[in-house]
Amino acid sequence: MPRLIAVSNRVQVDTDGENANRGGLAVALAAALRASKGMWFGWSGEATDEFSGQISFRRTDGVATATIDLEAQDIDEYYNGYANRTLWPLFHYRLDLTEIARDFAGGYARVNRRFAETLEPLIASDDLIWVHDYHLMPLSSHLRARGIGNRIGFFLHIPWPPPSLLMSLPGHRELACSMLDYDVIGFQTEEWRQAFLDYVTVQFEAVIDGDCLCLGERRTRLLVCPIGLDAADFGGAVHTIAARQAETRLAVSAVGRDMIVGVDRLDYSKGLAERFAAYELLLANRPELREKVFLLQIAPPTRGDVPSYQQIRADLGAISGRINGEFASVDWVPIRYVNQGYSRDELFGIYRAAKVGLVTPLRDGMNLVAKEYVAAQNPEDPGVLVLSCFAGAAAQLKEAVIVNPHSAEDVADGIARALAMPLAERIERHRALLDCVNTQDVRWWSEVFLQALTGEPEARTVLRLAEATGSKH
Ligand code: ADQ
Repeated sequence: MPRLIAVSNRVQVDTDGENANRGGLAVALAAALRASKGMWFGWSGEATDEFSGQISFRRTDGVATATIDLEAQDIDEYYNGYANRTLWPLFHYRLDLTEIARDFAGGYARVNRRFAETLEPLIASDDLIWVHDYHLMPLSSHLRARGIGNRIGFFLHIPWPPPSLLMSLPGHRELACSMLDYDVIGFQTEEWRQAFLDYVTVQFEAVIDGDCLCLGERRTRLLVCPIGLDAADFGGAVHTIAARQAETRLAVSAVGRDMIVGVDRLDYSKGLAERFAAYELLLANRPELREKVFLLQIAPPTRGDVPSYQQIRADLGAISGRINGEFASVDWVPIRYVNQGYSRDELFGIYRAAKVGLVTPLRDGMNLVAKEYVAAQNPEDPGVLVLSCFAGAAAQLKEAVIVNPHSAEDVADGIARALAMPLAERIERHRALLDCVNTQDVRWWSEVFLQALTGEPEARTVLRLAEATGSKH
């Protein structure tokens, strides 16, 4: 296998040992990087006074990493700015929160160029390069401009927005066009792949050749390849003391009440305010459930430098306080709202103690929490996953109770249905869900992507996009 170079905004190799909550991406990439004696390149997370392009090389957990520091202005404009205040909200359909500023776009281009400049000397002629996520969409173009002819792939972890939304972004054509400098683009779902195709269909004179898109000399394969869990590793937490302790602690503190759990980064895309409203409606309309259930919502704050994240944090504190004030009794709190992170093993125990896993993002590229909840259940007495139809995971996890997160009534009904679901139905649904989580795991995901990146696509009849879609350009 050729050497793999993974590139992402941050390099996230676990340094906190076994018990840390290692993201699926870190696990998948670490395995592929170890197998190919590869390297992971990205931002260190640190600021420097003046960008020097100096690279820190390390080996962590058997994985070689190469990181660079960025200037404060870069962090402000590229990371906090264009990535988190422009692209993230726009790609999650939140035009109302999308901040458009030329400084942000300039910083984004500058940092992508700096990544390319610094990475170029490290690339050998037959290396495979795998770029991750919305922070680095134009990276391939910068590398191509520097004469890099290697196979370069890109995986988008978040949704691709519909054309009409994308077109509100100044420079949308250049951004999308730069994507065609990749050999392979991977999307989490067919919906996002189609949205990309819809945009390119209207904007460019490209042609479809099988699952490839051709523009001039460039040929890009579009792949749907949903990210999975490191299911074997996550499932192994069942044997850990931390998982058992977390489960027991919750069971004791629940005093016979059914627990509903939500675990999310504190982010507006996760639909937490809407979720609280649905739970409030459940308690209001079904008084028989009061004192019989409680919601544990775990939401560690992220992106605290961005005003919309400060706002959502303040809003959620106020909403949960209001609901608790309205419904709590002397020995029952309806919502336990916790702004803290937990280890992988503790999370496993928390999921396992919950009768209902409530995963209701308004938009989500995939959502790994949904898969973690399934993997943590006791197959003989599993809880029920209530899942938003707008999470990428809903395309795979069809046996969940699927709800519309914008409708408080629909979510409240879904929770009530999950709480009342007979054991036989829970077991049957869980079996199918677990099979999907175990089969299409994170190793499967990276294998599918890397196979596409390594292999030449089959030659197929070339169709003009206009013929394929019936549209006129
Ligand atoms: P995220 O938006 O971060 O990822 P998600 O897929 O749900 O969303 O992953 C969150 C991860 O953080 C999970 O592994 C979860 O266990 C962990 N986590 C959440 N709360 C935690 C807590 N309190 N303590 C410890 N760990 C916690 C982006 C996209 C997603 C996509 C992933 C991967 O937005 O749609 O699924 O990338 O592609």
